[in-house]
Amino acid sequence: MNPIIRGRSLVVTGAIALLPAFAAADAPITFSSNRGAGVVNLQSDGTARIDSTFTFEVGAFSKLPDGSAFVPTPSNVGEWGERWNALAATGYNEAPNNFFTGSATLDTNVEPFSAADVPYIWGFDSREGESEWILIRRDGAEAWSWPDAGGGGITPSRTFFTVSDTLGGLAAVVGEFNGAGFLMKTASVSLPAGGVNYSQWAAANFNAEDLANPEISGETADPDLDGFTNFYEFATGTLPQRAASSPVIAQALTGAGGMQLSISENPDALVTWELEVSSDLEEWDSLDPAVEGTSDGTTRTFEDPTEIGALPRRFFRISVKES
Ligand SMILES: [Ca+2]
Ligand SMILES: [Ca+2]
Repeated sequence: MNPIIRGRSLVVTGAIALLPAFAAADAPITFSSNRGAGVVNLQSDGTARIDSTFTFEVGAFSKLPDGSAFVPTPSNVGEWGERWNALAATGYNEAPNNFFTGSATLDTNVEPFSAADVPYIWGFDSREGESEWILIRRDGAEAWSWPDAGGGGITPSRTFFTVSDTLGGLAAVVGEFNGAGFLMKTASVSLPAGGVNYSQWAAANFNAEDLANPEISGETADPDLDGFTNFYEFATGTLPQRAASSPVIAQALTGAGGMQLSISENPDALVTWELEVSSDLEEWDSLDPAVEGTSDGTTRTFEDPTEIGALPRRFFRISVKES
């Protein structure tokens, strides 16, 4: 029998949102769009107008675990909500004036609100399912950046985040502006229905005091000392504060003689799974095609297509990360 390492590999790519701490002085910020009877803001179908179901927020995205900036793109919209830190929100004023305007107070320059971090304006009608979104930043010499929360070094361009038809340097990550016949136009965004990310799961499994302590509620913490981090308990649907509740991992042979591994699964967790293999426990590879396993709702099962005995040694691990 080949030696088997049952999977306990964990790849965590999530970030823990930083909550603002409070400082003494505040910097006033406004965020707004052009207004007026002639201003038209449209939804993605090019006909329906942005209406009062929309919210516009000014905020910033948390950095990636390696400290680099998270760059929102149309292909990673599923990560925006988890990483977004709204400083302030405002509603949308419908016809005849068609605009939004809000104000914000910056109490701290803790990331992602440091002067080097990029402010965005995010307009949306919903953050779930089929939605209409526009995400705006400003580049160039007058690029938006956060002011000094202590009140010094503020320049007007940094405290007025304005979407207008006369300002250059505006960039829409999703959506458009200053097109033919409209100032802003949202884009259609489709997100997976339902699902729970780590932060949402943690909020449901820890009290407020524990949530404020990453050594208890953080992704890599193991407060019940069952050998499985909170992230693994999230992915597998076990209880993070009960040592008796831990993932069940099993192995068997498939009909074709390959190895089959199964592990308990939280079907609501927004994660991706993958079986990885190695011949030396040092170099780990994906299979080609990748084996993401199949789910029956409570257990995820992975099958290695290679027959036992075809290789001198073959080790397995199961990788899970936030999707
Ligand atoms: Ca644990
Ligand atoms: Ca546990």
